[in-house]
Amino acid sequence: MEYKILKLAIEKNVATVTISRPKAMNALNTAFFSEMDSMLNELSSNKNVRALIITGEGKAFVAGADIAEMSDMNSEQGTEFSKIGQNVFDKIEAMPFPTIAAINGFALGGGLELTLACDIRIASTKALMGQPEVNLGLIPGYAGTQRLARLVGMGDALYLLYTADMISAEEALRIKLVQKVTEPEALLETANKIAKKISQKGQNAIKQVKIVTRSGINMNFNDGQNLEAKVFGSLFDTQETKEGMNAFLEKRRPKW
Ligand code: CO8
Repeated sequence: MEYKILKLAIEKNVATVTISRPKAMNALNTAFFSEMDSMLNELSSNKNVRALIITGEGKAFVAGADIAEMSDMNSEQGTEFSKIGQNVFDKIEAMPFPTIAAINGFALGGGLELTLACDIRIASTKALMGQPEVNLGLIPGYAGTQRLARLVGMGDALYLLYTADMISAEEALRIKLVQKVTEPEALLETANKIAKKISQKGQNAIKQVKIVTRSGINMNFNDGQNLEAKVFGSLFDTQETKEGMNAFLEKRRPKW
């Protein structure tokens, strides 16, 4: 596929996808979802990729779904547009390696929902985040009502959803919406450092951590523990695990 909105760079096992439609604050339209879907398919089958960073070009990470495109939709089209976005964001969440949102500026509405589908969020001090849908007479349509409350808890989620406030990176850190805050010029370097650190661990272990943690949160505690025990046991049949433990005992770095 020819990409017009997304830019891809792959360096040392880390893929960086930059959303680039700065004239519209990188707002999410049908073309974006089609490109992102194709990009995710490409990256998930690329054996060299061990982590994905998603960021935005210009003043915004993403300032929401494209309001111009949505403005004359009927209810059927609205539901379909919501489903398209939900499916693509589910795909981001299910990528077979860790994903990091590097939030360079405005992450509003669908833009914040995109970051919620990623595993980790790093924000620049210039970032402003919020769910302003109620200002437009809308609600989030890309699982924001579901993922936000699971991430930050019901009180802070409903506060953001009701007030439509744009919060700073510091405030986002306080409510644990983001995991780190950096100066703007250090944002991508910080995201890359985290991605590289992850890419040097046992890659099957990283993949399984993601599957067990992400599936477990939707299970009851006992089912989650049972899944953990099953996956934990299965690792003992892998070369990666044998090498990891042997390397520790032999006081050397694992070779994987
Ligand atoms: N959609 C379309 N265009 C946008 C969007 C957007 N979400 N955000 C900004 N733009 C455009 C502006 O229209 C403007 O275009 P032009 O230059 O042609 O007039 C350009 O980007 C620059 O924007 P501003 O001049 O407004 O720049 P400012 O720096 O003054 O303000 C803001 C930046 C604060 C980001 C402001 O643009 C803003 O408030 N944007 C809208 C934010 C918003 O409400 N986002 C939520 C959208 S709704 C949503 O995301 C729901 C998701 C679920 C959908 C479910 C499917 C049905």
